[in-house]
Amino acid sequence: MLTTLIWDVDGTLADTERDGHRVAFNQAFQEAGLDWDWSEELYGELLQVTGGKERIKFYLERYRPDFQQADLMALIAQLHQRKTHFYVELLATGAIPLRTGVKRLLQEVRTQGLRLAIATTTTSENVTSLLKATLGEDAVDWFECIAAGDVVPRKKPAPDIYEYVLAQMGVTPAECIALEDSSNGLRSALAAGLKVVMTLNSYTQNDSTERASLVVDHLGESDQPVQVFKGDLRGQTYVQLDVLQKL
Ligand code: XBP
Ligand code: MG
Repeated sequence: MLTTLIWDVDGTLADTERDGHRVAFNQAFQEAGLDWDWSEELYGELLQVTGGKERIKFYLERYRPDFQQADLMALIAQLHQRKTHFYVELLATGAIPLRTGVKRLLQEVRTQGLRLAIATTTTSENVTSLLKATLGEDAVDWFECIAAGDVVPRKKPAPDIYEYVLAQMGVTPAECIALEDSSNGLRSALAAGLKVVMTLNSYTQNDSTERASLVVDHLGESDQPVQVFKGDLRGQTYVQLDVLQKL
């Protein structure tokens, strides 16, 4: 029996990457006097690396191999801290909405008494800021466990963050479903033994969906039907809880 929905954040709850994280990274680089500027296209490539600090390091290794810095990890940490500041500031303006159907499904899950959790690679304060900006101050309490960022040593696609949530909630993989947008997220959840529903977005539309139970373009609404890439909506036009219960 399905008891728990575990949500990814970036790309799943909201389309945060292109107009959110990417912009904030660039603001941090600019403030530090660095001429690094991540285009939308480049950022799509950098997204293969999860975690902002890890992503900056990967960028330097691949695109700025000659960049010299005595304490590189300290610089990356400092840049990332400023990036988080800019990102949170942006979220507070309400610039980034939830994806279609997210609020509706969250409400349906709450009404039916199922449990909610979050398993994300992003920084914890980004999650609480997004939830507050889009769902209100008390939305943080809707989630029994918000597992984020550096709380585990290995980020997605490793299973650590999902395993952490399962342990914190005291639930088995069989009673949970993960909602994800990317192949890194999918691999992470699968490796933890979970069933996965994927809502693809423009950055992840060509990602592998192998072994996902259901793959759609978004969760949909009664007046906004979803496109089903894989799986069965059982005659429904948008993703409702009873479809998830039968996966
Ligand atoms: C997405 C990520 C994060 C964000 C940036 O996480 O990989 O790194 O892109 O956030 P998920 P930080 O899809 O698991 O929510 O800079 O805070 O890492
Ligand atoms: Mg994601």
